[in-house]
Amino acid sequence: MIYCDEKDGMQQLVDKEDGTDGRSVARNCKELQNQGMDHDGPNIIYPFPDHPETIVLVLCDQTTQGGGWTVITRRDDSYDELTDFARTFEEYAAGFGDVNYDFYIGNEVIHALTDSSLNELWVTMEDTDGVTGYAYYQYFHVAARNEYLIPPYMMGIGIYEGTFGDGMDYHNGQGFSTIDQDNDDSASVDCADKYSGGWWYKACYRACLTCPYGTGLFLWESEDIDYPLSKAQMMVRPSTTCT
Ligand SMILES: [Ca+2]
Repeated sequence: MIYCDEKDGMQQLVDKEDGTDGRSVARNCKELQNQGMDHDGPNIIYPFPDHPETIVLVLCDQTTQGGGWTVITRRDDSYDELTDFARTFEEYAAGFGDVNYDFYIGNEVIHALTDSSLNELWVTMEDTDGVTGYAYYQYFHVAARNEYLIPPYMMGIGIYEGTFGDGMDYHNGQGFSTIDQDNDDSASVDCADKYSGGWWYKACYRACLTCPYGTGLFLWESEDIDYPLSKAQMMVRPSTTCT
């Protein structure tokens, strides 16, 4: 349970069940870090409140901005064997790929991670010229697959900070579309069928971090500049601010 509470002289969100109370299981990489497992790399978490025995192998980043990040997707076109991100709705729900290489953790896990507390999002990127940058959002949430009057896995996002511009605000409030399920806002185009990666398409996108490698479609677009990408990583962690 998350409380807004006085901690270190400041109003902060305090998780009373943050894995420091002697429990041996962790719901996310932040709780693993609290338990002393502070190395980067694959690790086991128990993200599902309704299925507390179900384990998920995830990638943890315990370095960036203090660590505690659970990586939800990684793209990197330098790997010898690249994962195909043209996948069905069910595949995006369950997740695919290898946490040691490129992967998508799955919308069920992303929903569980971001629904159990307030979460922030950190996106690291490298463009095809080798320029690196980031985008940070103080709030990131993915709704359930079946929620009354809400499109499946609807994404909500907060205020942006960063160096590559705000590519995600355009997608705020959109449901998730895949090659076999059109939940976008375009009546004339099936965005996921056209661009193949599963994403929170609108009509169609400013950012697509699941779109195909090497095509210019794998892209982060801000007001001033477009970044065709070669690498990207999205990761979430429980927020420690009350705003
Ligand atoms: Ca459409």
